[in-house]
Amino acid sequence: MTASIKKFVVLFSICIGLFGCGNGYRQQGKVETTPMGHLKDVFKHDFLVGAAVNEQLIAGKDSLGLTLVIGDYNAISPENVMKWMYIHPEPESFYFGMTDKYIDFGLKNNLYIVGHTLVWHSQLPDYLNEVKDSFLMAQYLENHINTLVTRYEGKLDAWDVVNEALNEDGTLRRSIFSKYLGDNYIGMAFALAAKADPEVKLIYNDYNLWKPLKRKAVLRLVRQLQAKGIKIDGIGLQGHWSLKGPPLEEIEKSIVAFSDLGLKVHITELDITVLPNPWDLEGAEISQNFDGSSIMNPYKDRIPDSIQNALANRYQDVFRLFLKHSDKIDRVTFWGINDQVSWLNDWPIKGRTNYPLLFDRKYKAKIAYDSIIALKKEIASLYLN
Ligand code: 9MR
Repeated sequence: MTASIKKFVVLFSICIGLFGCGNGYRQQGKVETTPMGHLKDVFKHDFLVGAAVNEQLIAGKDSLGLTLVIGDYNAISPENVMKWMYIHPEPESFYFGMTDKYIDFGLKNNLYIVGHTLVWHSQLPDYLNEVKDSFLMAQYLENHINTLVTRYEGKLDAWDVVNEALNEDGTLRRSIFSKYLGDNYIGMAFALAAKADPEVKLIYNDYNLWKPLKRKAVLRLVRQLQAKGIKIDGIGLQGHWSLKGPPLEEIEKSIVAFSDLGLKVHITELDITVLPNPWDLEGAEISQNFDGSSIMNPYKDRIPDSIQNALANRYQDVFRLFLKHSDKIDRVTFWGINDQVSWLNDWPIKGRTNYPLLFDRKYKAKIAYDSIIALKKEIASLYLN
């Protein structure tokens, strides 16, 4: 970070602490204008800036959240409502209600709309887990993909077609899909989606893709699809990161490598945990859960300024990298709209108080928000001078 930006972060935090100044969204039901600009405007020549929205927001029960999304973001992802167990709970019945609302919200506000996710080993309905033969599994997969992709054809901009299909060592994760359809279920899913909507962007989405073995595995997977003439447009590089890692150089290698294959990079699911992680967990394997303790939940009442600053600095560092590669990156999406609703309050330990996003529990922009805007402005001014 340049000295002037560092100085800005420090000054800004002092300013917030002393006077409660800065831009922001406050609790009283009124959204204040932000003198520094909104994310979607500031980065409009670089990439889309998105947020995952939860059911509460989609249902219209979070008016501050709605205003915040419309003000700052130009892309949305559904945090949970489109997952198989919710949208397709029985073999012959779909529940489209919440997804239709989600899409109407996106269309009405001219947002880039992502579908998340067609095929994932997690959050499956019981009937899928009970399948015992390949024929039935193929039928279910085909019906699921055809129905959803066709229904939302021309409305969705991108689909996370397959989610988290790789193990940490780069091998293919064993799942109900690979068990009955073989490793080619990924190719099947992409081919079905492309057939149902030839225009929508098709993405493979996963965490820890900065790791060399996972990076290599994605490259192998993409080359296999490309060799078979199966369409894949982008890689969703999930950003479930921490104050200390992963190393920016490794993230950069993945961005460059995916782009070299002709794919667009989508930074998806960005959030930065500030809480202790003694097991050195990385990524987002939701089956990993641990018991809590006060040592593991150190900022229950408030986040110290030092950590707030560290978060701002880390966000600035990752955004500097994104800006350097903005020609390769289509979208940067945060996983949630404010700290209160982040899944990281409950993973890998339930009931902690985490602070991973740009907006605090009162919908107020944090200095992390200001720091990335300041970064962009500083870089832009370098070009002007
Ligand atoms: O944020 C989501 C959380 O509310 C759900 O409980 C969880 C389990 O389905 O999924 C979370 O979102 C995950 C995303 O869909 C895929 N990548 C990892 C995300 C965090 O677990």
